[in-house]
Amino acid sequence: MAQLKSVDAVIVGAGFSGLYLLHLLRGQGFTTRVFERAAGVGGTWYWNRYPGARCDVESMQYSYSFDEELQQEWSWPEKYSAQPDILDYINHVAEKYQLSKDITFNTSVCRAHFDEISKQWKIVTDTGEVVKASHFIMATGCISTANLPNIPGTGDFGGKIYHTGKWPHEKVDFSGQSVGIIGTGSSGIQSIPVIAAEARHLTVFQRTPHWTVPARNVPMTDEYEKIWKKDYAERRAQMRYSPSGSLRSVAPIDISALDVSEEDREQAYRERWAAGGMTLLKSYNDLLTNDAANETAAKWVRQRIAGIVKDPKTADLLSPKTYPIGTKRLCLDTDYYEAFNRQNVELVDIVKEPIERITLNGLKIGDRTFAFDSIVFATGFDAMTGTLLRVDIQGRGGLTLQKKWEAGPRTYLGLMSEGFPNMYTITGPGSPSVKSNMMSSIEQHVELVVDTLMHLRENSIETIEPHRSAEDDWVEHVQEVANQTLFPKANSWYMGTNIPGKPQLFMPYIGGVGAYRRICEEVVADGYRGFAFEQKISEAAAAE
Ligand code: N01
Repeated sequence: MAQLKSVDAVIVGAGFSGLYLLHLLRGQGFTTRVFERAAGVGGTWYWNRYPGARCDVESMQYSYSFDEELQQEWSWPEKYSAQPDILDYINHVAEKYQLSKDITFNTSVCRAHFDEISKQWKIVTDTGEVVKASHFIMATGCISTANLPNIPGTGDFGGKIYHTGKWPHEKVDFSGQSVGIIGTGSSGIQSIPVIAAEARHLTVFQRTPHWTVPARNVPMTDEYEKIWKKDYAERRAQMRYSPSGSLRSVAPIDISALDVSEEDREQAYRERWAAGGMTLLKSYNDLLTNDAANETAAKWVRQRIAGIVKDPKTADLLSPKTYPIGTKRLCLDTDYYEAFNRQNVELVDIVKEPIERITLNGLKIGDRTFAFDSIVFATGFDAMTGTLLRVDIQGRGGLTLQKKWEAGPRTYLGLMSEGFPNMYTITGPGSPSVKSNMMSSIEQHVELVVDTLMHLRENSIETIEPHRSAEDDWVEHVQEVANQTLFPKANSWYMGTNIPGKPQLFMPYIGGVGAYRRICEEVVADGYRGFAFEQKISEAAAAE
């Protein structure tokens, strides 16, 4: 029988995580295979091509920091990058470090089983390829499995159906069309103004109004770029130990919102609203931990909505009232509320009366029918665990990841799960991941994994795996920290509430990027505290 191909590491995914892993592992002499289901690199930025798709972290900070030459040579056209510009950047990176030649595209990993005798992972792809690997690294991203709700009749629709997270490559032209869009999270909020400007008519179906603040995106200026590039390395170092993995243009105020006068608060909110971006939530130190403090910001933003949206009923519908501001991911928009002042845009509340079914011509809610040429689902993702649990992963004793995580994800540091030796989840549940600038968190996890593989190799260690007690403590700590905040008060994809039947608990680690990095550093300095090692048995000893 032919011997199976064997490599040091198999990486799943060729987004920002997978590419950096490949670059580092190859540089350290590890044999590596990368499998990517798409036809190209880019991960989330490959798939999310919907109109208006843009990053909500500033371009100067949403980019790799590992190579000074790369960060100096690249120029971003805008303060917040649009999807095509980010994809250009990722392709440039793949070309610069000649990564694509080691990536197998159009190939999904569907099975990975750990063999306790050989201590290797056996990985099977949907093209029938089978590879053995000492290390199995899921670099599959946090929001990579689209959520298409199970609305009756979806197959009956005679027009075109789109999902923002799986957008076609060719331009979708909505000119002259009547379009319906379901969902008002970040993807809906970004695409609605753009589709509204093109379509004949746009109907927005809203279940929960999301909080959104202006991005104030502008073209990149030479001056701003120079400020960053002058001391890029120093700024990146600060980002790595900052709470969110990024630096704010307006400094946070380290006092309670309740300890200042209403006039001072208004002034602070006004400044941050004018500056744009996420800084509004950092106006005071208790906006995400104290209901009353949060409500001061919420009330102020509701007043802005009422000031922009001309129809009071629509303004009221767009104003969130059922959960604190910032506890679903805060959206950054460009002219979102303004779009509802257009004659061709209609908002339909689907809380009291949900969508009953999709029909041949559109959709039906109670006795109302809507006719559409196209329907856009901006309905989000089975986030953080969806992609991991769709692969048939089996660890020791045939334990499946689905079984192990049936009550919610269980990891140590968001990086490994007990029972699954040498399997790593880059920005996995239980790490800062989506509650941070993903680029900072990706680089930290990738470097930690590669350092770990080198440590194992240098010390003839065959496997690494968390102790159950370390994992239990970490899972508890992640929830403890989340419970000190207002985040669990919202139904959100952070909590898993957007997917029917999914366990509900806060999945990312919200203790801060810098604090988390220090914890990881201490764990390593303390001889990988909380991890168990299995030493390699030498051939001589094995023969005895
Ligand atoms: O998804 P979402 P998203 N019937 O889950 C609604 C990142 N991202 O793709 O709130 C009717 O936030 C759902 O309603 P509700 C970012 O991290 C970043 O917009 O559950 N409606 C909600 O309105 C972001 O948070 C960027 O009541 C249904 C919407 O669909 C994450 O991706 C850009 C429904 C889904 O909102 C996800 O954002 C885009 C149903 N059955 C995305 N099911 C930037 O960098 C769901 N909904 C700016």
